[in-house]
Amino acid sequence: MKEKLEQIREAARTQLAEAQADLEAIRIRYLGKKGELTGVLRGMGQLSAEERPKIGQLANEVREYIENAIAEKAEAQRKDALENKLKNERLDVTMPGKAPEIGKRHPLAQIQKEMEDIFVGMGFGIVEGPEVEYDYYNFQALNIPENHPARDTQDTFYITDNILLRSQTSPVQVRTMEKQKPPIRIISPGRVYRSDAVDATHSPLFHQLEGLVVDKGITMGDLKGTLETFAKTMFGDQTQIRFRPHHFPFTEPSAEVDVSCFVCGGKGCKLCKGEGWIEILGAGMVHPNVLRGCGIDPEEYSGFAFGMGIERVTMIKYGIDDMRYLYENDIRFLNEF
Ligand code: 2NL
Repeated sequence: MKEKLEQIREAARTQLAEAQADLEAIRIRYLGKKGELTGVLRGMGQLSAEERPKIGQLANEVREYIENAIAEKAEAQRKDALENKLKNERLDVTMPGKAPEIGKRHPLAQIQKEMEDIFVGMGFGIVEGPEVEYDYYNFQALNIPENHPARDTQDTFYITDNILLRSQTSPVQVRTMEKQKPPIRIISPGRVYRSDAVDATHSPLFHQLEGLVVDKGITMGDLKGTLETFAKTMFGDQTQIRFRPHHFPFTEPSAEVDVSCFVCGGKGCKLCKGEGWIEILGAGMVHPNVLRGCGIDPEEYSGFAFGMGIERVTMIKYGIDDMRYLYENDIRFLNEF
């Protein structure tokens, strides 16, 4: 029996030496009601009166040993677990942090802001207006009566016979002229619509910035000076501008305006397609019919107006050869600006 008890102690010791020892299983195996030690104690009746206290003492020692060993092991396992946890969950506060991704303006919005800043610097105010307009403000007030051929090139989306999506931001200027007496010096940036199929240079929705100045004695010279200042600020100090005769129903005379190519300086390159000049806008002196229609006497006042596409200026400035990039919102493209 003595040997049996020694064996039990030794077996328990070996089992408890294992790091992952299952303590509850070990306790049941040795100390449980049907455990090995309990079995030995039950057999003690067969022992002689002389042996019984000795074996009894040894059995108690073995039980105490196993109980203590289990308790110690439990404590060791708890410490191990905690140490592991601390090691695995360690936070190195000196590690560089993850920089938060900060958004920025869309390239179109950047250029629109740049354009606005240039004109605000020349004393222009910014005016916005509805994108859903009356036919009157989009066409008739701009000297484009029904059946005028300009309605074809500016074909837009109709909501009813006389309500449509504006094809230019001029309606904002017309509304301003109706409400406000000259002097008027405004720009109107915003979304405009045309019934165009999507390709590298067309989109049914694009952005325009128009300008209007009306006062006594405004001339073509004022228009040229204003646009030259704009072009030099936008594209660089060496930039020249060139007026080519054109026709718009709402201005007379009218011109298309080119800037000298800021890449080659006029020699001819890929950007200007060998021309040395790049068309950026249309402009002219406000047609007397338009002034009159807004209640401004063309005998007393004159004015100039211009309009340019924000997409076009953005594409020229950044060398973007396909307008669709500007609408796809591919983050790899947007991060270039
Ligand atoms: C273009 C360039 C232009 C205007 C817009 C305008 C506005 C009023 C009166 C007269 Cl209220 N003109 N805007 C003038 C010239 C050109 O836009 O290519 N448009 C089709």
